[in-house]
Amino acid sequence: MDAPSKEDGILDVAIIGAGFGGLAMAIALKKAGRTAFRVFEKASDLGGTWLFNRYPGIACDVPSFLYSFSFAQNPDWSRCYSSGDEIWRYMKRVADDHGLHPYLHFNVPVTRAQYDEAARLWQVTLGTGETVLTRALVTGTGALHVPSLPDINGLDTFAGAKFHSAEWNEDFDPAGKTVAVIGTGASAIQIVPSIAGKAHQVYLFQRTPAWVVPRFDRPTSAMTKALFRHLPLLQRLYRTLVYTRMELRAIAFTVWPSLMKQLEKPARAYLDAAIQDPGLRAALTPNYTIGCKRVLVSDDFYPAMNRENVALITARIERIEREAIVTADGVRLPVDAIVTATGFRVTEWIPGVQLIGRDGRDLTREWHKAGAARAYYGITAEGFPNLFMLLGPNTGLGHNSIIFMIEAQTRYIMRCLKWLWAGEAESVEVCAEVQRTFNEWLNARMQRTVWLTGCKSWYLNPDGTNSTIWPSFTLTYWWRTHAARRSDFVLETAKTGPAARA
Ligand code: N01
Repeated sequence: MDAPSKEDGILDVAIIGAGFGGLAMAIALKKAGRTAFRVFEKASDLGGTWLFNRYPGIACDVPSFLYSFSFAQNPDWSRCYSSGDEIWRYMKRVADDHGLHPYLHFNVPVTRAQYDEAARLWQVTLGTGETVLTRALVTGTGALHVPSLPDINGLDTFAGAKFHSAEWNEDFDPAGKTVAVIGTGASAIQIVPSIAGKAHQVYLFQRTPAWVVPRFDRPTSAMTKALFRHLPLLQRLYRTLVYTRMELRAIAFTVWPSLMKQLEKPARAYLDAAIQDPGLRAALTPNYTIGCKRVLVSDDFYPAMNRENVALITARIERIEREAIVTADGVRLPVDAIVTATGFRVTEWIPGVQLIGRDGRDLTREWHKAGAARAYYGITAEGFPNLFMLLGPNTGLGHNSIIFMIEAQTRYIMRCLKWLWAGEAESVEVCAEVQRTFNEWLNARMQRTVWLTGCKSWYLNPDGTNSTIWPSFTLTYWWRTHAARRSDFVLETAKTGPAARA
């Protein structure tokens, strides 16, 4: 391969994935003057979730002036909530600006990585058949990209167009067609308004109504763009204000979920004002605490539901036939296309990559066996030296920008890597006891949060525990990870060897 690497052919760092996480890590390495790293991406381009998700109407539900790198502010966001395509183009620009292209390897999936304890190296197996050696391995594989397909009788026999929201068929034209959308999550509520104006008829199949709050989206004025371009500090101040406003919600999400009732009031008022039909309004009214599932933000979902050609179907889908969906109440609805907006297999963790650590331990197999993924600040895991994760277990958010978490993690990983580069250690592994104590704290903290107030969501493991969300303020995460404590880790050198492990 023609990317930079050390003379001995061993990389300092191999990164899996070229989404926001992988790019942040690559940029941090470059800024530190390291060049012996590569980013392996299974897709044909960078972007991660923003490359895969291309459905009509896609946008981020966190304001763009916050959902962007702190070190790569963009004064030119066209809207408060920019489209998926604009976010993807931003990522491309950031990669260009930081000269990342020689380090990015597309169409190169990583299938397996095994830690060689004697050599203190990771052997990384690529889908191309090659093997590369690296001192440290960073996973930036993200959580939202393996489609979760509904187990509905007959779905495979449907003869019309059929695809998951994250695998949108770009050739599909909804004009004049009857389209079924299954699911009422963040993806579905963006798709329905975007196709309703063209389609002949849209059926939205709802299993659980979602809490929806208005987005108040608007274009960024030319004046704002000019001000931000010429006064970057002003943009930083605005970003801080947006961050603070979102962060304050953690008080209700993670400390006093009873306060969520106060957040329900404006959402209820919005629903009441937007939907006049009492039957439809009742059907769209959630029956769980707001925030337990992801709060949806939209200005056009409710207006779309008021359209003559959009119907909400709450009856369970009994089966799917060649040309129709049949519900449990016996109604047969002929449809031309089915969009499964049914979410992602989030708890698969680092899908498609087998990670074998010390003593032949398989990371994701252990997590599945335990019924929950456990790590240390979602970044490192006991038994897996020199392995670092971005957006690992319990670092997802329901109230703020995930990019804040990625940047905190990148900083933390860089501190650990510096121990390797300074010759203080050849391997870095979190102490088992430290990880156990951390997870006890995490579990106790989680009990107080809105995510355990009784709803069923993709945040939860089958046993109802939560391995996906950070149960506190992002500021707390930042504070706890702003410095990696050496005492939390076993640092081994050639002299100390495995025998010196605590
Ligand atoms: O997926 P979801 P998503 N029969 O899992 C339903 C991010 N994201 O792709 O609630 C019928 O939220 C399921 O019903 P229920 C964001 O983090 C962000 O929409 O389980 N229905 C639910 O309604 C988000 O949280 C953005 O009862 C079935 C829906 O499908 C995450 O991605 C945009 C079913 C799945 O909702 C996932 O969002 C898009 C079945 N068998 C995504 N199985 C923005 O930034 C599932 N459902 C705006």
